[in-house]
Amino acid sequence: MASTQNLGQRVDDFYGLEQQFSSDEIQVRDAVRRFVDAEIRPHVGEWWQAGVFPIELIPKLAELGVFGPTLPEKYGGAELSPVAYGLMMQELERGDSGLRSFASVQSGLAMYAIYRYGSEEQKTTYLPEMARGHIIGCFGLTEPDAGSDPAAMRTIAKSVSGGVRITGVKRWITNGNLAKIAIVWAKDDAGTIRGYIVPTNTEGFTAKHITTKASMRMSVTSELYLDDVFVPDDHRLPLSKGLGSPLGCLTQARYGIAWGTVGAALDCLNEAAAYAKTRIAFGRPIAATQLVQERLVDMLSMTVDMQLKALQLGRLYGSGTMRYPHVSLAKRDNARSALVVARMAREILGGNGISVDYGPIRHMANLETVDTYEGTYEVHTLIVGRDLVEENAF
Ligand code: TGC
Ligand code: FAD
Repeated sequence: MASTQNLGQRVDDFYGLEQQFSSDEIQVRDAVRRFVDAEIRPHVGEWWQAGVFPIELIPKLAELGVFGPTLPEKYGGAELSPVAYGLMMQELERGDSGLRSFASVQSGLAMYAIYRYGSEEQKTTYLPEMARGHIIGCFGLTEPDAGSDPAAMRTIAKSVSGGVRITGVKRWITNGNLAKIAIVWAKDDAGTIRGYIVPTNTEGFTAKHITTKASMRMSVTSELYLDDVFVPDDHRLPLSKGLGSPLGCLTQARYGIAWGTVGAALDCLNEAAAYAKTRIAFGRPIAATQLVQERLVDMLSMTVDMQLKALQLGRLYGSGTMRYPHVSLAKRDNARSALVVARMAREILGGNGISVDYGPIRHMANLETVDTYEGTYEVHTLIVGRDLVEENAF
């Protein structure tokens, strides 16, 4: 039976998942897709190569509603469904993983930390301004010697009159040099991990841009140095207590990654399929060879699996039954599958595949980070394994 869909529609929705989304969800998705096509796609290779994030687009991203879209309206959110949020992340990452990262960190890490663990005053002070993009936040958990094992962090918050003094180093912090506030996780006098809102212009706080990345080049990544930084009592997140607090934020951002990576895979598959239909070798399009078709079908199969996993995760989230091992499985598998899809797309593009004039090599390099941050493949394997057999193998 001949399909009436064009190539892009067949790639994007091979399994007819469109019917699973509400009209609001489709509207949100399409608005972000139009923005990415118009504002990101024409320049993304250039920005990526130059290693710059287009800060001039922050007001437009805010207008699109990508910062804190699931939060209550009184805090600047739009009370969108988890699936609508996921579709937003999908479309941003179809553009570039760095673009999705920017939004993920603002929404799922910095805003969520304040929403979940902050006081009412902190929420009303920061969240609406962050939704408008007037305040950019970053999230400092990882340290030079504590990544997969954040419980080993060395940053300390020492009690002093009226607040704490924080000393430590945070590494690999997305948006660090763009942020007006940093959510910093540190151990208090009793060794309990707590979160603090640290304005980045506070004396003793320095952010240093990491410029040597061969991945996520369109994203700003920094080292944060805190040298005896005074943080008043009203900047402590009062409901944060223990490692479970930052990990609760990671669940939100990992959820966004499970969806975002679908966008990166779709972009690669679309480009590879279109290229294969027009690239002639041995007198016929390479799409007419069995080996190239097999590769395209392998890519499609992985992408459909990713879509189904993300959608079911969204349904679990919406029904209040999502547990963090569910998120770990989807983050682990979708990040790894997107990486494999991007590598296969790069191969199909031959020599052109190594140029940032095309998307796959850029996605592929970015996805090496996505596979690592927010918990590595191995860490998520062990989180799911522990949940499955109730044995801790860390
Ligand atoms: P463990 O005993 O497992 O947990 C301590 C407490 O936390 C609870 N918990 C969680 N709660 C909510 N969400 C989660 N995902 C949670 N995971 C654990 C847990 O129930 C427990 O609670 P309680 O009440 O019993 O105390 O602690 P552990 O030290 O054994 O943890 C090990 C491990 C590996 C699970 C954890 O530390 C981990 O996830 N490591 C990976 C670190 C990581 O993902 N870092 C990401 C940094 S941020 C980032 O990368 C941003 S990238 C930018 C972007 O997103 O674009
Ligand atoms: P390590 O923990 O040193 O791990 C090294 C290797 O050992 C990995 O392969 C790991 O899987 C493996 N390993 C570790 N323990 C085990 C075990 N028990 N069993 C088997 N294998 C194991 N962090 C933030 O806090 N905020 C951010 O905004 C942020 N943004 C980032 C942006 C970028 C571009 C990058 C690259 C990272 C970012 N990170 C951020 C940090 C990221 O979360 C960490 O890099 C990640 O959690 C891994 O930690 P690590 O780099 O210290 O690796």
